[in-house]
Amino acid sequence: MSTLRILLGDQLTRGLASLRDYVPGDTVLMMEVAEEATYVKHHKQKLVFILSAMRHFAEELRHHGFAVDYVSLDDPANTGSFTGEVQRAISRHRSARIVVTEPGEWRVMEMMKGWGAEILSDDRFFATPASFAAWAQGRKQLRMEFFYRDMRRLSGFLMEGDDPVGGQWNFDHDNRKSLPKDLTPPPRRRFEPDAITREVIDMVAQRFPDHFGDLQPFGWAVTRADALEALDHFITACLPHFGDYQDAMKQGNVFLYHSVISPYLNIGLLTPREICELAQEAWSRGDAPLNAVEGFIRQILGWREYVRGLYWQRMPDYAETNFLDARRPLPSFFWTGKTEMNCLAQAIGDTRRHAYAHHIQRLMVTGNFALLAGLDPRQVEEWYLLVYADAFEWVELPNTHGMALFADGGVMASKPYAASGAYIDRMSDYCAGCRYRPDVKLGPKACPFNYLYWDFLIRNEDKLKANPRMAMPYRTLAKMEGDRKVDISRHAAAFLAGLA
Ligand code: FAD
Ligand code: DLZ
Ligand code: SF4
Repeated sequence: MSTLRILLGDQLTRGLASLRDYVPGDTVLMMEVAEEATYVKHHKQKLVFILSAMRHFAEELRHHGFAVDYVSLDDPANTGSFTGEVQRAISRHRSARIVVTEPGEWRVMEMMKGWGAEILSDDRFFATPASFAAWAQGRKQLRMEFFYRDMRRLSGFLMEGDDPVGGQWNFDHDNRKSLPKDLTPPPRRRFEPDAITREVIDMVAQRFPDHFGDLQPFGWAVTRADALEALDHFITACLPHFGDYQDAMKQGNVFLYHSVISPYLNIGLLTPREICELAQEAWSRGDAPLNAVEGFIRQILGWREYVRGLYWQRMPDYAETNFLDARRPLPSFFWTGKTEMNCLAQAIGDTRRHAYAHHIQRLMVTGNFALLAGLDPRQVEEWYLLVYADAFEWVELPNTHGMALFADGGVMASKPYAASGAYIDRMSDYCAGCRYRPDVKLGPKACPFNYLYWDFLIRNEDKLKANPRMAMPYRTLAKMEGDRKVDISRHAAAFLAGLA
């Protein structure tokens, strides 16, 4: 009985559940479809990255003896959708059985239910949606930190018997340093496009010219071998400083000491377990300190698994909430980067050039602005889903909707990640090149984050004041004279009215 094994663009892993018991006579179906390329207008580099990685993976499978039926985007018979291509493949192959691994997005899971396929669990993750649901059952609050501790116990990473190594679960208090002027992070390994990638670059340039972002220079790895090389470079050259400068931002250097592996991890070229193992080994050899390795492993074993669990537990209703009733349209500078606020211009410029920005740029610059300005969660979420090479809804949505925008009312974050210009000034060198000043609170020179921050608290007082973690800023607000509050609101209203 032959089997049709369907493989999606973020399932490029040799050990994937649906490839595991492949036998000669079976067929692996891979399909490039217009619907996936256009349901949001993905960054051009993201399109090249995924489509080129798919083509390379198909080659690798063939090389290892798999029969691959690969439908390319420019195949004239291509119907343009997953469901259309699955139907066509069923009539081509007349397989008795169809197998697929569960997808990363609720939208695709809904389609998949109509394919008549066996849907296998995606065991590349440490936790399953069911094990997360069991953990969440009966808990009033779903705090990542407690989930993470359970994941440490279950996986055994950085454990000494029942205790965390170093006597602490979390070393974040060591991890909030700004970057010293005399420290230069090592340059990143880039990968020259080969013939397959160059062909995809031409196709994307021709078919998707109006999509966001710069197409060239393209330097992402598109094979597992190159992704492993990028990971090795991170572990040896960057991991030792990862913890210290995780929250730092620097004009002209988007990568700093970050791993820049999320695109590889999210499409399956690397697996979370092997990455955590390599990081733990670096610590065991004494090549990287515990605050760096624990901080790094927490991102993957903790945050990444936690957001996936939350996504599958709460969808589809999760995406519908708008706790702060934010309705302002996304300003056009999110697309062009043209704004006098230098931190935003830099973060958006980095995003256009690289299809990447690091976590603090996403959370505390663009995310913080979207939160304080009351931007519509749906429009902000669409932006995050299309601009980053690593963006898939299961990981993008909780981070944007829950962490950055507090649109879920505190399911994910215990308080909004709202900050004034002082935070950005402390963690970056952006303010020195800005027309505004972070130490000025009101007036034409004032950093807009300063009055937007207080205006946000004033506007949302009825929703946020009772939150014990917001007690301090609301005490400060209560001490402000009435006139000052009016001035703040006036400045904020004028600024927001000027957004186009
Ligand atoms: P590093 O800083 O080196 O961290 C190592 C790894 O940990 C990452 O590769 C990633 O796999 C994981 N990780 C770190 N933080 C998170 C997190 N909060 N959630 C899940 N995994 C995490 N990450 C995505 O992979 N895809 C997204 O679409 C995405 N959208 C985001 C949107 C917003 C508004 C915010 C605030 C964060 C978002 N993140 C997303 C999380 C995080 O910013 C990225 O994973 C990280 O910046 C990727 O860069 P890196 O590989 O250099 O990460
Ligand atoms: C993101 C993406 C794009 C742009 N194109 C394809 C494609 O042509 N074929 C494919 O199988 N997958 C693609 N993907 C990734 C899918 O969108 C992803 O697999 C689903 O969103 C499920 O996570
Ligand atoms: Fe951003 Fe304000 Fe600093 Fe300008 S002054 S870079 S707007 S934080």
